[in-house]
Amino acid sequence: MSDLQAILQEATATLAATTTVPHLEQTKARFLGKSGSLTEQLKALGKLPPDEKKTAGAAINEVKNQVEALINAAKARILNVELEAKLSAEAIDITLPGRTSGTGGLHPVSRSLERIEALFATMGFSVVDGPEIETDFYNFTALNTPENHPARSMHDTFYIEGSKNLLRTHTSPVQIRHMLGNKPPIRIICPGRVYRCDHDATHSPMFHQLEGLWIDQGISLADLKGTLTQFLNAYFERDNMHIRFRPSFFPFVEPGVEFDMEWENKGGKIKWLEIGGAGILHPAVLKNGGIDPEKYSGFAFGMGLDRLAMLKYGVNDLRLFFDNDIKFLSQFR
Ligand code: 2NL
Repeated sequence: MSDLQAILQEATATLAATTTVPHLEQTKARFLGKSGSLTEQLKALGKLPPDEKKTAGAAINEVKNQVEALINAAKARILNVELEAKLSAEAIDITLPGRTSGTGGLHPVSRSLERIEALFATMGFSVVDGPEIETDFYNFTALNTPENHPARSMHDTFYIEGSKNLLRTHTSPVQIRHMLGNKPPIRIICPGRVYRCDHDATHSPMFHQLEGLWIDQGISLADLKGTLTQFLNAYFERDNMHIRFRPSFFPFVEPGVEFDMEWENKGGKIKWLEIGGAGILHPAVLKNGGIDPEKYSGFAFGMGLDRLAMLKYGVNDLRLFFDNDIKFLSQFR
């Protein structure tokens, strides 16, 4: 076999086995580069007698063209394989549902509060709020709470260093502020964040309270019971649930009660469930709010808003509301 035929055969075999661009470049140099085998053949032409030069030159060029064509074909094949691999690696399944940022939703405590505000609005109550950082006066003194009362201790209340201010322990100070700025009749609810030094499965250092106040002439415990019964029935979507009062002591009311509602437990048994505290406003508290206790009376109540949301949605650990775990929260969207 002639040298040229050997070169062509070698080039064909090598290019068939070439699968990468760098290898292809090497192969090209081996045959067509400065000292490639075909280039050497062309250089050798000069030594031939003039009459042989023409045919030999044509034969070399013929093979050179064939090798070039083989290189171009190999290059197209390699690039095509690489493109296919890239396309399948980056394959997009256009039949999959698109990724969206998702719609958010109200926190379950906020949702409960929105319903509660609407229910109280049907009974003529407006919503009032006030500062979370309070003075000792509005949080305790105006509420008839004595200097030595345990609630005032550092153990129960967060005081703000270097001042007489504190984080409110209930939303009652909002009601005192409202009494001082408004004349009866007063019918308000005061929901909001409150703070106490306490932390376990049923207590969080920050929780939400809902207080309510109705002051007018001749307001009695009967009005309190009617209001609470109406509210709890509506909130828990019942129509004939009973509410029970148990005598209790709070410095800001006289008489004071704790109230329970009927609750069917998992076994279908009716139980009494404690919901909150309430009572008829102590005359000293009315006076501190600038209201004449000889002319007016009123009731006030307080309950845990988080607890109401837990009962409504069947949540058994208060801390879940404050952990901000999206898996928990997205169930309420
Ligand atoms: C509670 C709170 C009670 C009150 C709260 C109150 C507010 C004013 C005047 C008089 Cl401005 N009273 N609030 C009264 C009695 C009980 O309990 O959240 N208990 C679980």
